[in-house]
Amino acid sequence: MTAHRQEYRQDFVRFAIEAGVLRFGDFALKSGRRSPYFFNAGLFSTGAGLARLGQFYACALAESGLEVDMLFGPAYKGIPLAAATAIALAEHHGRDLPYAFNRKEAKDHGEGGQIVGSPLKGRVLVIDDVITAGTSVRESVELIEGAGARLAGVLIALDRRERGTAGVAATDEVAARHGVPVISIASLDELIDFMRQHPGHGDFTPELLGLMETYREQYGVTE
Ligand code: OMP
Repeated sequence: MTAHRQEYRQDFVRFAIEAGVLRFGDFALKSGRRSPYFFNAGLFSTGAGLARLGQFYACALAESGLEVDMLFGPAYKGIPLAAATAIALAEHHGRDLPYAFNRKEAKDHGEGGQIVGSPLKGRVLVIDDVITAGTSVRESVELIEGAGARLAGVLIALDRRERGTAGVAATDEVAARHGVPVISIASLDELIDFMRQHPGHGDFTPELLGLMETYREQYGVTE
């Protein structure tokens, strides 16, 4: 991992904390686990915040070197994420990729269909916020393959690096199940590194850092 890569991930962690999207406290997760932190991408709720978020996603994709033909944002939270990434790729990386998203309900009038935007074809990158069990990825794969296209990878903001059902990270399970890479802007390890390096930042206390480390020991995976 290069120094530049480290720096860029740390910038994202700082940005998410300052935007109030990454919070600390006592949160009940979908899995039933209680977590001392929670990442809620729905709270990137201003134009400038969304633009910056799109740039982080676009950088993560560019750095991965993964070749894709289009972007797909699963409803609802993935929709603005894919749109923001598509704009950032066009404006900052000279790549004008098609993008699409799905409706939760199929429409039987007007333009009809479940997909809005570009038709699904070629190598499709799914853009989402956080993967816990990977349920929403499975639904996206059905839509993509149903249209005759192919899943190329999954790009998420934060990889919590928690053990899934098979005892490996849920993101690794998703990668193995679908045979594609799962790329993230940052992970729990970068978050903890950031907290260690900025002990006075925001709500950070030695107690909070201790809770984060205990959580990682309990539910996390080691690289
Ligand atoms: P899967 O679709 O099962 O992978 O779960 C992803 C979901 O976990 C997200 O869509 C959220 O509802 C939730 N989540 C977060 O958004 N942020 C977190 O930090 C943790 C969770 C979670 O519940 O695990």
